[in-house]
Parts: sequence; C-alpha cells; structure tokens
Amino acid sequence: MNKIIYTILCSAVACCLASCGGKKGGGETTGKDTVQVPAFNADSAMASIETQCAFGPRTLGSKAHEDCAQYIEEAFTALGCEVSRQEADFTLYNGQRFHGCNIIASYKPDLEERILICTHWDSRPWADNDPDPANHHSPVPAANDGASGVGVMIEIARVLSQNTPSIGVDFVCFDAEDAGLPEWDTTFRGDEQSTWCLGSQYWATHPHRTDFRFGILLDMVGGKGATFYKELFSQRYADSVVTLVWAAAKSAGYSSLFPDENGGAITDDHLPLNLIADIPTIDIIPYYPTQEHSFGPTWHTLSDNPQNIDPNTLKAVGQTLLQLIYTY
Ligand code: AHN
Ligand code: ZN
Repeated sequence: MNKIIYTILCSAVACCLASCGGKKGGGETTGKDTVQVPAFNADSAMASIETQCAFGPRTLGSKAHEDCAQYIEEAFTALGCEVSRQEADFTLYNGQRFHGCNIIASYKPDLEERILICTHWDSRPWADNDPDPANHHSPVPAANDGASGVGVMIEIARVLSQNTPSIGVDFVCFDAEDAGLPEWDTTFRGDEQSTWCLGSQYWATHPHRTDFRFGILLDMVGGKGATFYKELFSQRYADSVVTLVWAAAKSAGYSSLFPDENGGAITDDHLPLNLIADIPTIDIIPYYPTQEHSFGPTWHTLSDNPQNIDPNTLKAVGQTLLQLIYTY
C-alpha cells in the first residue's frame, strides 16, 4: 500500500480509538507512526498505597516490613514479572543490624533493550520532622515516602502486562533507604550521607544486571501540590535522561508538574546507581519552592498517610513514564 495512504489510515484509526475509547492516555506522533499510549490508572496505584500502609510502617525488622515484602512480590508475580528477593544485612548509623531485602521484578527479562525503574519501599523508623517533638521517635506511615513509588511501579507493571511494549523493564524496590541519621541524634560523628540508601548501595555493588539504557528513581511521587524540578545530580550524571523524561511529561500534558526548572541536589538511591553501578539514573523527586521544607509538609511526619496522597500527582508521574515507555 502507498505509504502516505497507510499513514493517513493509521492516524484515522488511532483518532477513532482515542475518541471512542476515552480511557487511553493520549496519542503521540513520532514522525513514522501514531502510537497510542495506554492510560495509567491512578486509582489502582492509590489502592496499592493503601494496602501497603495498612500493614503498618514498614520499618526494618517489623512484621509489617515482612508482610509488605510478600505483598510486593505477589503483586509483581501476578502481573507476569519474574520476581526475586535480594537479601542483605544492613548496619544503621548507630551500629544496629537488620536483615532486609531489595525486591527485583523483571518484565520480559529476555529483551535486550531495557530500562530500570526503581524506588524505595521501606518506611522511616523516626518521624523526626514532625511538628510535635513527642512524635520524633515514632515510625512514619510512609504513604508518600515509601508506598507511592511502589504503587506507581505496580500499576505500570499492570499496564505492561496488557499492552506489550517494545522494551523490557526491571523494577527494583530498595530497602533501607530511609533509616539515615535522625535529626535528634547529635552525637554521631562520621559521614552522614552514607547512613542513607543502604539497599541501593548494596544493589549497586551486587546488581542482578547492569545492561540498562538508563534508570529512573521515583521518590515521593504522590504528594498534594507536588512539582518535580530537575534534580542536580540527575542533570550531572544523566542529563539526556532528564531531557527525555521532561519531554515525555510535556507530551503527556503534564509540563505544569514538570517545569523546566532546577531543583536541589539530593542524596538519594540514584547516587549509588550512577557512581557505583555506572547506570545513568535520574531522580523524580518533588521540590516545593514555597514550603518550609522543600520535600513538602508531610515529609518525615506522621501526616505522611494515604489521606495526603493526591491521585492526580500519581497520574502525572505514571502517565509520563508510560509516555516514555510506549514511544521509546
Ligand atoms: C536526605 O535528606 C539526606 N536525603 C533525602 C532522601 C530521602 C529521604 N528520600 C526520602 N526520604
Ligand atoms: Zn524519607
């Protein structure tokens, strides 16, 4: 068939699907073809966040931690991913030792062309930024700072299982990101930065594979009023990935949540991936320019609960990632 007529026909069919379907994420013209990007369902990501939080705070050594690890493994397995648990021993800033695990879920592990999407799944043991000092030793519910990234990744895995993409994806849930030096400990002498991100430090020195085009870290991707500025280490180590993701956000219609602005420099799980595993990895992390704390009002407080998650934020991040995956 004549190529021009074929293209017009494809476009017409795609337009019809878009207008009749109503549930699709939106069309994307790549120059050759019109690709229909499937829709990210924020309600199902939200349901996963509620499930995770219902176990209780997922702090190292707790029953909630073990229960949630099982839930995460089962959720990715049910969606057709190959799942494994990477067990590790972690030593906290205070010398306390815990057994824990990174959880690895591979979608189509045989595909060579693949990307890494990751987040942390543990809860901070101490709400040391809570407005009430009486809560500074209580664990954080971690709806945003823990469950949100996992919820978005599980929903992406569901979409992959129903709409075959041309690339493979590995999802990695890092443990022990958030047991770093609490603000109330004034006796610690040493390198504070290395007390954070213990699971990703372990994974970066024992990666299950490293042949990824790039990595994307999700951290606190469900907060009300969140905007995602370009984090500094992401630009330093993986600027082309920043450009790709911010362009995908624009194509998906979310440029207002992904402004072309510089954020802070954040010590997070993407640093070991860039510096140790040599995988160019960016951090999608909120920056609240007008709030007292740049991570937002619920950060490391007891208010980091599902009620303070906005499904619209989850949607913007999830749809941006699908835009990237299905137009890659
Ligand atoms: C520090 O504030 C040192 N790191 C931020 C990383 C983080 C904590 N992400 C979530 N909780
Ligand atoms: Zn945290």
